Amino acid sequence: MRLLPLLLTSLLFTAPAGAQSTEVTVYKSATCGCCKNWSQHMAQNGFDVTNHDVKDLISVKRQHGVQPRLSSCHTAVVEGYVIEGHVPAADVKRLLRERPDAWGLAVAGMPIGSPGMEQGNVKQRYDVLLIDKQGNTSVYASH
Ligand SMILES: [Cu+2]
Repeated sequence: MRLLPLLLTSLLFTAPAGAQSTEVTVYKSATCGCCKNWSQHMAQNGFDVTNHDVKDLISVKRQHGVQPRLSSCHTAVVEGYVIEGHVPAADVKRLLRERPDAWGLAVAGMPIGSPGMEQGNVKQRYDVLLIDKQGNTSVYASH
């Protein structure tokens, strides 16, 4: 009986009206460490992250229209956009602010120094690509 008030209190504090955080669904393999790190990066930046560990990532990528040349270790979906790979949370937030008519964002491969791929002070340069619905890419941000 002491649990109920506690539960109600925690519900009130975790879901205040009008301040819901944006949901991100992440598809990754259970053993992928940098995928988990990226999920944590998103959560630390205020996203409500749901992780799905899948065995067949190739079909998940196919289902979501990820071009093989742009593919990375994990695929995420946020408000209808696909986010492929180690895209910084700030770029995802900008996407959600600007709401372009697009398929989503991708960071191909796994550049060292991108969110979830930190290795000390080592930083590779990389581009975040905006992909339109026809599959054309343009540079959205350079890091
Ligand atoms: Cu990775």
